[in-house]
Amino acid sequence: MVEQSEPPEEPRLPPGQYVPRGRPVIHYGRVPTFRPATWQLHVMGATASGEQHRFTWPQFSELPRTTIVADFHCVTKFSIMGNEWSGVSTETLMKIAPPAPDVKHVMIWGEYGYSANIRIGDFARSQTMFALEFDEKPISAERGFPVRMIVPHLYAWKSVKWVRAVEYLLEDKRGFWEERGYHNIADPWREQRYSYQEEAGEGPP
Ligand SMILES: Nc1nc2c(c(=O)[nH]1)N[C@H]1C(S)=C(S)[C@@H](COP(=O)(O)O)O[C@H]1N2
Ligand SMILES: [Mo]
Repeated sequence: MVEQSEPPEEPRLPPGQYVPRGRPVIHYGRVPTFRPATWQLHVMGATASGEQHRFTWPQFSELPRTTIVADFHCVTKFSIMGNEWSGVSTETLMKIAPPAPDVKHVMIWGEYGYSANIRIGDFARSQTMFALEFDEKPISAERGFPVRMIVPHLYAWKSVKWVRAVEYLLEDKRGFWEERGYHNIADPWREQRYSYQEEAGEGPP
């Protein structure tokens, strides 16, 4: 056999992460029941028009979709590699429901008041999306059916399941885990796990 030396690849696993067996499911609290007749996704806060946007389930589920393949890094140190997600990119949503020009941050709200804040630049990244499908099937109830956020370049607590609202913010505000000691930015490549690691300017005053 001929041995070939391969060029070194970019590492895919951020520092301190490992690949477990299987694909864990984790979240705080219970799995909500989806009620299509009353479900709405709101885009609120500092919108460009000043008005709140509302999508019913038929409206949201008919928006154009894109597909990504991305890795998923939980702050508890497991990483799930090469997940295929399809859904509505934040780019698409921002065209229909744009933020005011001075919006710097976004709060993503899930059922039961779970939330995560991200910077507008992280929200607008090309892979950030509202996923409706995982592995070419509707997302399962425990993974966020019908719509979950996927922000693959940040720790997975920012990937809010059971999304119900997007709030455009002029000033940064901490979400559920960010208020409980987790890092405001959450970049796994910089191991931004905990709020005590935050440097000046990385969190709300
Ligand atoms: N609404 C909601 N979304 C959530 C959470 C949660 O508790 N509630 N947990 C987050 C965390 S910490 C992780 S690691 C991922 C887990 O996603 P998975 O169950 O699909 O692996 O969901 C994230 N999204
Ligand atoms: Mo997590």
